[in-house]
Amino acid sequence: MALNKYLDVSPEVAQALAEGRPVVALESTIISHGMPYPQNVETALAVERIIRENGAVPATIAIIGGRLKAGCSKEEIEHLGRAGTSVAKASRRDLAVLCARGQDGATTVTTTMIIAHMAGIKVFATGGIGGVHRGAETTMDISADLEELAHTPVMVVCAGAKSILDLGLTLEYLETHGVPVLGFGTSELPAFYTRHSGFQVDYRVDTPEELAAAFRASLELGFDGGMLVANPIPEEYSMDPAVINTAISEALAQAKANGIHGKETTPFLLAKVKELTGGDSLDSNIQLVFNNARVAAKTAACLVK
Ligand code: PSU
Ligand code: MN
Repeated sequence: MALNKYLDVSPEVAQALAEGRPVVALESTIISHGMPYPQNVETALAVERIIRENGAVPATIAIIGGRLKAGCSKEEIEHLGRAGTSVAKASRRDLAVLCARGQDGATTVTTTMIIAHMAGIKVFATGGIGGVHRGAETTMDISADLEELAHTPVMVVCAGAKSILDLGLTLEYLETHGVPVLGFGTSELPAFYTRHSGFQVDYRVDTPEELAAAFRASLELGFDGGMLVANPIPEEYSMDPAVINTAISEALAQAKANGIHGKETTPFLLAKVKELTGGDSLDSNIQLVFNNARVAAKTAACLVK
């Protein structure tokens, strides 16, 4: 564990790690950019409670005043939630400048993995990851999340990826870069709001013990990459595919018409989808994050045994 001069591990997280107890990392872009206030703060705190109820210590990760925080306080979570999109969405390319300037940043999957790894945290729960965008064959818009999964040894538990992305190309990219995709209780890649995408994952895994065993083997092999766990949204919270796909098509058309590009693309699409589905998608989004937190906490507990 290479402790870094820019890193602050909270006392609770540091103690849990020192005692070999399970810890689960959580991202902060989902708080600032992914949901409206105050639901974002309520959800972030509820996710922390669920991690605890399932036997692990939560470490919400963010950049506060140029410090890399592994374990945010309630006040820091409230600050990020209120600030919303005025906080920088921080990917790998932003970290050094934010640290040098002493600024705040909301961590994406990429930077949450980086900071979790610095702190010695192996399991991370979120909602959805970035991926290869539709039309990437001309825009070259591929999320840095995929590159990070290829190079940073953290297990990421998500609910698959939204079909704002090209899911087929996302799986191809992960295959090329050696990232295993494990379906939790399914052999199909879930599509975030829905349980089905029509694409197969690499392996179906049915228990947290098996997830932990697979990741332990990856670490023991000396692999420096991560692993992606795709955990489908519970049936009772999943959305009507027709409703969500219509909203996604409309959001993509609006992004194109408005010339949206770069780091704005994903937040724009997510916000439009939410607007077009009138809040139903927010409920689903919250529930799938809770579901991922449970699986991640149980897996982290198996991993320290
Ligand atoms: N996809 C979602 N919800 C999210 C994100 C993606 O369904 O909140 C956020 C995550 O923080 C993810 C980031 O790491 O967007 C990816 O952004 P980009 O596509 O610009 O790499
Ligand atoms: Mn992008």
